[in-house]
Amino acid sequence: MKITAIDAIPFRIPYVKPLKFASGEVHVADHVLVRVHTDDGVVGVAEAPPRPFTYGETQRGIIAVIETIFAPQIVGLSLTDREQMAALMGRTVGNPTAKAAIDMAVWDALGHTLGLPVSELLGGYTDRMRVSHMLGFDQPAAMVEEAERMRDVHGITTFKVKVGRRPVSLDVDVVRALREGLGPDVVLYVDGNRGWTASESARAMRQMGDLDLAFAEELSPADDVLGRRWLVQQLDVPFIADESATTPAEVTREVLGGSATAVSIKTARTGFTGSQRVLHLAEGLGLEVVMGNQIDGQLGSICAVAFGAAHQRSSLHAGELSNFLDMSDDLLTEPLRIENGELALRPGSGLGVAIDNDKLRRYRTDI
Ligand code: MUC
Ligand code: MG
Repeated sequence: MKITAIDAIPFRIPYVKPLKFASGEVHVADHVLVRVHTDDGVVGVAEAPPRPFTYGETQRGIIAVIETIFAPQIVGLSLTDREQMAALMGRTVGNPTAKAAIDMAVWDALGHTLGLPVSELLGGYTDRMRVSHMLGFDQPAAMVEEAERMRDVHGITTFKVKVGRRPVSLDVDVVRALREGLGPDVVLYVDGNRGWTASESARAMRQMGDLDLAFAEELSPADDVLGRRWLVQQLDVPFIADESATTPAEVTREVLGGSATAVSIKTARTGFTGSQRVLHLAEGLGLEVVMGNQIDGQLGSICAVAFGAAHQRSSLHAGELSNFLDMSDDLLTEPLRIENGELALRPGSGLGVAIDNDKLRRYRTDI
């Protein structure tokens, strides 16, 4: 169970449909495949998605920090030394997706070593999650058409709508078109990625007051401290902290400060070990949890569902697990499928997935 090497491999897979939102846009999955090798010949895998507009990481930066700092700290430890790993990587600030990918690849390797699924090791609550699809900026008719396609083809009936444009009527019109087009039975919620001010957010939420929204996420910046508190306290839906609350300390600060009332957990940035810390804090504080999407590929999405399905609280609401559908290809030998609105875990040890070496050769950019 001793870790002998950690690889960080850049790859590049274009999106068929880019995702656009208030803080940025993603046209290409220029992610990093992380592989953890052990002296038993076991290999664990995970992916790190650089999101410079959210965490400041880049593909080259992720590789550099893994190769020059994290791998030298971790090689030689056992797969079960996860607290040691967290403490050692914690000495370096930032770099959340690089740390998370190492953590998840270690869990995958541990699962293979023990012959057990990661999701069962984490908690084993259920074997699938309902899926929420994230709709990026577009014209109202195009967004309704995409949602209808997701519902008709994949059975998805929960949608997170990206908002945060100016004038706010651009997004209010989209959400109204979605509610009118899809009917009362779908679940709709909105994510502003900090695009609006607190007063723009309050006005938009008033204008959408008849549209039965389930949540509002990061509508305005948490750094506008009093404005955000003022906003959150007047809403009648849970306000999800996403990029403003990525660690237990940040969750505590935002919630006790009155600037959030629910939390998004993204395995892409807190791995499995850190995500459990956030989840258990959410339980203690009585917060609702949504499994978020860091615009993950299939490997990242299987990590999110492995964690979400493992626990009662994280599997209650539909998880954001479907953006890989917009990629032109992926790295797994057996593609993930969303059926009847659900993504199921894969049977088998670890994460239950394998990397297709031909595809990796095609898409890696380092050779
Ligand atoms: C989301 O929930 O915000 C967009 C930016 C980011 O950091 O994650 C995505 C999705
Ligand atoms: Mg968000």
